[in-house]
Amino acid sequence: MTMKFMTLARHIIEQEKLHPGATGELSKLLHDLSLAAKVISLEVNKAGLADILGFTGDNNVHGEKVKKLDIFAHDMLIRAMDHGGHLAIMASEEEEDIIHIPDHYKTGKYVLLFDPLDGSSNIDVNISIGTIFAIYRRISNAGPGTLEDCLQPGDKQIAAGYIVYGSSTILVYTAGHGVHGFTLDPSFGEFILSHENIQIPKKGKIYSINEGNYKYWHPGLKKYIKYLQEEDKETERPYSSRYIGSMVADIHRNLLYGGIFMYPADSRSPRGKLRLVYECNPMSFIVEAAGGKSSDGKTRILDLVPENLHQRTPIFIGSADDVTMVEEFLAKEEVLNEIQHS
Ligand code: AFP
Repeated sequence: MTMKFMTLARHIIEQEKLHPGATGELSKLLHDLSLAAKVISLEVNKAGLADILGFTGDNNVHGEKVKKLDIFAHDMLIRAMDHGGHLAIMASEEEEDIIHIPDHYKTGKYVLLFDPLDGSSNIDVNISIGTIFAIYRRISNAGPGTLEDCLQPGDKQIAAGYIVYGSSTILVYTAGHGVHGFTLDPSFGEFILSHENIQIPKKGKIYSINEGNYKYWHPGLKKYIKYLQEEDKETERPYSSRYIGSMVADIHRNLLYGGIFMYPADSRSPRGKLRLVYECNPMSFIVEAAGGKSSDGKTRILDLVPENLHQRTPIFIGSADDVTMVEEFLAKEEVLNEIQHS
């Protein structure tokens, strides 16, 4: 069967019809986000040309300050989103505090949290990077939004998505009715539906973790990884190890093929590395909407109540059976530990 030929703009409108009382504000918000994504994608694709075209040092050929790509993406998202009248408040991984809507623009009922360019240490080596976003309904009354609007548990998201800038640029989003992916056609500048209703396999054959940190892991995690490396035809082991070091790209692959991505706590980083509100919540919302699971090892990520904007959390995310299994390995080791110390 040939796939529907449909733009993201059209798809957003179709999805809106599934919510009878919808005002169209969320659709416009998603549309504005896709515009920012196109501009960031263009800039990311030019990244390697910066030196050749003379954009060296701190200034470009026009004598303007050259922005690092992650700052460019941060600024572009704010420029695209601050004037639409849909947002009460924003927060970005690149900024310490909440970002208010300028006084001269209307505020709206939504809250936008984003990581403008995740995996940015990979830019110079031409490896996939991504933008991640989460959308909530404000909980404060009218007027400027508040920090509390931004510190809602992930379960309260009403939409989330990511854009992966890879061999092509793909935008994946969910607004509560399935997870859908759109590939950017660079010739006419439209995101075209390419992955309708993505479902993550219940069990995968890929694990993604930075194994350089092995020495610092929890003993239960060490045992789990060893288990995945053993041979057993029935459970399709050994698994393949795939780790890009770019969360969006690693999770995008596992979403399509099945598998588990892990960024655990360890003895050096007791809270893990990845940020709850900018990275883990939106990616967990998407993976759950695709039938997967996401946990900090014990608790569902989407149930965690953020205490501050830049809080970190361990994360185990992907195919449901794989996430359940790592939780079991971690719990078993905790019990053994308690017995030994009692
Ligand atoms: P950078 O933005 O500094 O490249 O970090 C990327 C990231 O936040 C996430 O995208 C990766 O999964 C993770 O960090 C990689 O971290 P390690 O380099 O410690 O494996």
